[in-house]
Amino acid sequence: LREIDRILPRSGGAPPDPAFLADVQSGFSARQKSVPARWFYDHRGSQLFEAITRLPEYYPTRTERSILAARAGEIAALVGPGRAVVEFGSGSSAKTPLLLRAVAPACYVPVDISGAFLRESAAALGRSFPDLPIHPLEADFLEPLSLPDGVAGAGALGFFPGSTIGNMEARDAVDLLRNMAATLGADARLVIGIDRIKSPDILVPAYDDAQGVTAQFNLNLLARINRELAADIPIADFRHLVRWNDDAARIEMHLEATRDLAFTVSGRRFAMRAGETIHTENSHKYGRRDAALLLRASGWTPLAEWTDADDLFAVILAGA
Ligand code: AVJ
Repeated sequence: LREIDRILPRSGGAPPDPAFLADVQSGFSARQKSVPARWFYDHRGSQLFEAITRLPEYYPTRTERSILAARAGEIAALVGPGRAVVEFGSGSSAKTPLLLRAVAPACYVPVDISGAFLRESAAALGRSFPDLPIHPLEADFLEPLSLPDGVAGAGALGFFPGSTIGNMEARDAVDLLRNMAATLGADARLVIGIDRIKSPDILVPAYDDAQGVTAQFNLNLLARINRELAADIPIADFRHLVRWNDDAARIEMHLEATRDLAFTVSGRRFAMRAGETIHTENSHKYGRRDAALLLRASGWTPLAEWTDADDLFAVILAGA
């Protein structure tokens, strides 16, 4: 072995994703270590997230789905037929059929950074909707998008379910919502799912489940870093930590070092004290007025809002 091959072993021979490496090395260099939540979703991470959505404690997915199932007809009546539907971060497209069946769209554009996942779910959806033109777009929806050729941008209907917006700080959420309005064109509509502020007695278990699936999801990030970025993080010396940050109205996930430790990532050395954490995710929650203010600040007008009986989760229709 050449010296460089001993220092930088690469599993599978694939070179590290430079954006991933840059995010991890700069995130680990800050006083409060952090990694952006988007890096959770390798193949295993996507599988674990799907398992999370089925947990008894994780109310958002099933609550949003039941709201959409009950209200799709109302949404369709307000939105009208013939728009292109653009789904941001489509993932497995699990909630999409509820919307597509009701709104009679001109075409469907699922947007996701995971190309493999995107093609799989677009193909599955095509089998359920054989007459619907589907144009998958492999892209990071955080960046301004140009819609594929043949998709009329004007007046498109954006679909952003799952409270994915909650991952973002307010200023980034505003940037994203503004970009979406630009992508969707004049007279656009947006159906967005936003998780509500509620008791930490409900919020914390949703991110710290009894079966430990969310802990595995969080810890899988370290396994991904080790595998893809030539790192040697001692995963067994970290534990899953969840806290409700009331001032910021958000759930935080961290990985806490349970002893003093050190490791390298592509040749760079990092040390952590016992009790020190890597901040891996924020999940911001919004009251009714907070959500309306966020949309208005981003150039959208809230047109209608639907929740479940316990006000756990909101689906909002907005117009640009
Ligand atoms: C996909 C960002 C909406 O914040 O609830 C679930 C991700 N993380 N459990 C959320 C997540 C841990 C999820 N979002």
